[in-house]
Amino acid sequence: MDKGEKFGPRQDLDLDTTFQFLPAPNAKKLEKKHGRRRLWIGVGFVMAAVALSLLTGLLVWRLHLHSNDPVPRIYVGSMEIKQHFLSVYEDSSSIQFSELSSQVSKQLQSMYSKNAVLVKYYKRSSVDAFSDGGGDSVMAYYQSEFDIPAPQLASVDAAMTSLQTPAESQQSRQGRVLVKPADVLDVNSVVTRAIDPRMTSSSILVKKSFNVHVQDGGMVQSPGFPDSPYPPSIYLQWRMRADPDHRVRLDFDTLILEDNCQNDFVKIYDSLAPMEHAAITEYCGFPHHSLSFVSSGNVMLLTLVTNMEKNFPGFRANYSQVSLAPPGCGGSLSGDVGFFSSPFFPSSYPPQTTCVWNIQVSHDKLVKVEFRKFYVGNDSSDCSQDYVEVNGRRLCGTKAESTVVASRSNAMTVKFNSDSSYVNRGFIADYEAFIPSDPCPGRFRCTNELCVDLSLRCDGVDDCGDGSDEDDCTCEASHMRCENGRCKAKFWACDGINDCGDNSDERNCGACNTGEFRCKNGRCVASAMVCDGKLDCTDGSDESKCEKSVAMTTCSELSFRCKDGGCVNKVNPECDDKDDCEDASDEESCRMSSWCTHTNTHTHNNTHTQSSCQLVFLECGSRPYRSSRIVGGQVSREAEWPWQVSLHVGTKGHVCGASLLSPRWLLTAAHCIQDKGPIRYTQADQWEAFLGQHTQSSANEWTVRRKVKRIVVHSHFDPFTFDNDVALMELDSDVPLNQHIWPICLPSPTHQFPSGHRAWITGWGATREGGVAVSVLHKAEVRIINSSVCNSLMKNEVTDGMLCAGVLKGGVDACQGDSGGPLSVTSQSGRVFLAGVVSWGDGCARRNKPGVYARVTKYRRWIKEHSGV
Ligand code: 4AZ
Repeated sequence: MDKGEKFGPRQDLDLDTTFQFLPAPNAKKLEKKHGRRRLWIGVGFVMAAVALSLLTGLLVWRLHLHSNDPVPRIYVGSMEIKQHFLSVYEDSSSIQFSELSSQVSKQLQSMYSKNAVLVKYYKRSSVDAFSDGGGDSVMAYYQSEFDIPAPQLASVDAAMTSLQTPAESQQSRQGRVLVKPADVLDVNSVVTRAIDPRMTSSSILVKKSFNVHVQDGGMVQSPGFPDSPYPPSIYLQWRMRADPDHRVRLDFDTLILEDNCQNDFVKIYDSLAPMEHAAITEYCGFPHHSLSFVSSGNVMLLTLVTNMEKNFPGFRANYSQVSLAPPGCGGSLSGDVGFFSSPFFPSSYPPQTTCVWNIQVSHDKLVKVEFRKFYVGNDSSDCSQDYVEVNGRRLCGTKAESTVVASRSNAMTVKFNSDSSYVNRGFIADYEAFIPSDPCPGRFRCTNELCVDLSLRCDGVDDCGDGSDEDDCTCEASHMRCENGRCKAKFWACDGINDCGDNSDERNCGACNTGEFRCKNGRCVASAMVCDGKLDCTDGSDESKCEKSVAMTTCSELSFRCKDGGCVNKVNPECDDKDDCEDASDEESCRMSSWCTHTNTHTHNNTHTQSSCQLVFLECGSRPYRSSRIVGGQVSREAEWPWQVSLHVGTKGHVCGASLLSPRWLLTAAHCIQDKGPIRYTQADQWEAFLGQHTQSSANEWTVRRKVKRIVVHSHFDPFTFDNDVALMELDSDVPLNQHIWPICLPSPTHQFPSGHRAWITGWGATREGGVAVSVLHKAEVRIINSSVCNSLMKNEVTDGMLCAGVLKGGVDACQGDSGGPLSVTSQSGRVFLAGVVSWGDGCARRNKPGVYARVTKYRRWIKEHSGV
């Protein structure tokens, strides 16, 4: 499909295609009554009062009547029939399908007719699909329509649920027949439930079903993907079947939908009917983790529901089949160390799965298991749905830190269980034998049974995860003692971050009394003066973090300066979708005014590219479909970082990263633009920019390449100190903007990125110090680090033009090859701002050695001056 072409639902004759228009609600309307005129005023009043009361009465009566109007309600279900499965049942146009469907409908009719509540409101049933139920049985998936007065909805739901009581399902498992032989079919089990109401919304105009056999693998995608947004008002479902004794596996490489799941969503079922108790997962928006799912049996239903016209790309997923027996699901584990994980990890575990591992170590030792990653079920207190049970103790939910469980003998049983719906990403675990008298030989034993290196004890960093390596320490001279007994580096006191955990490092900072506010410059002012619209601190810090902007005539160095000369003393007012300046210039800087589209036209075997540029407002730093060397990081998803640019030089390939500021301009690091031997990095014609790139080694369908026309290196760049490490690159022509190529927002000079704030680094650099560049774009989450703390850690080499970010524990950082790339920070309004440009560090990911970035706020005016952006 050509770029920009609009999607129109495609009629695919190979597919089971149904269009369904849902019944409209009762459309009777109230009639208006007119009063009479030209009567005496008094009589008029009386008449009006009478008319009004009549009208009110009529309205009440009508409303009452309407509340009893039957509303259509759809139930979906599955019926297991004792009968041999024939592959022809998968073909809805076959005679066999029709015959068995009508038997199922009759069976349902007979079941509902035996229930005093259901019989009153039942309309009809239809069968959507059949699948092989295994063990010589057929699964039928059906819809039953009822017309139910609103007050009766709950009682009909209850009656439907009671059709299959736990006792009955017990009987069916024992092989008895649920429904008497006098009935049409020999049925093992029936489950029927109300359909998700969003799937029967009256706004859905088109309903389509596709049948997919997954044995040879393949791809499913939303209509129009990747060239145009998915269409509005649709319900699409893909019925995926694997061979008998196999499971369906679905791996998404892209999923970008509207953020609100009430409007658009993808929902996956462990069934061929959209039954809530078999829902595996539901997504909308732009999930950042990998999305991979496996069914419990040989079927899976993928659904896409959309409502209003919106500008989002949709999804693409690969399907395949895997064998029924999950690899590594339970078994006996011997040996004194070992590893196990939830079935199919790192894919989500399938529903309805139980695995039991029996661990046995040498008779004189005990066992401990460390769950390194743990995402099982949800955080419900009773862990009754999905859980891991270790020696009788249940664990569930998401654990941010490693969790260790030890045994009191040389044996341990670990059981994993998932119920019939809503899966999670699972766990990975190591087990290890230990001697009871010395559980951590040569290492420190944390209270949570983790073992950490002895050198990590009392170093100010919580390595155990429960802080126990920092308890009961004698603080060395350069450390202060927190009230909770922990030792922290003295320069962490009074830096605005609660480093002690009990906030004691942030108390008694300066000499302000109670009822006073401590300004950034150390002055004390009365607390009542904070956010009163007056600059009492002189540095503006009493007015800089206020929720509401107060129109000010006095400006401080922390104020946002409007174009008309006014000041806004609210923290980060720009691009927050609120006009804080009277001239709205706080919102103007984040919009750009040129948008070029490139369309291909085909004439006489020639392709012409036509470019047209128009004046429109584009929003920087938003992944456009809102309304359209990293160490310790992880692989990013396609289109996640559309402002990330890869800079190539000749045959060397990727050399540095950069950020897209506008269709024409990039920002990178000045130290990337230094001549080295024969390579003339300072020459613009040596460089080529790759935009929309995800993988370096293989072809990328969205990649756009541009030559560099001009490079502007900061004239005060110091190659020894790396001060002013910024450079601008002008491309030889504008790049088209789309979901893979999109500019990031530039922060105003007064934009604040507070210490402790989360930020993302992205790049193709090495994943360890001394390592090599990677193929797939990586991302890692770091935190902004206070400048004075950073300076103490980095031998006072951090200038005003630098910003530190990292994870002081070590293990996460930018590295060689990431230079020039973005340090991205998401603002409260959801836009992404360029806080820094990857610049330098003391090695990579070392403990207490954060990454150092060029501080973009410091160069905001310089960027404007040289690029106009
Ligand atoms: C580099 O050589 C480099 N740890 C970039 C960032 C860091 C270290 C080295 C930060 O490009």
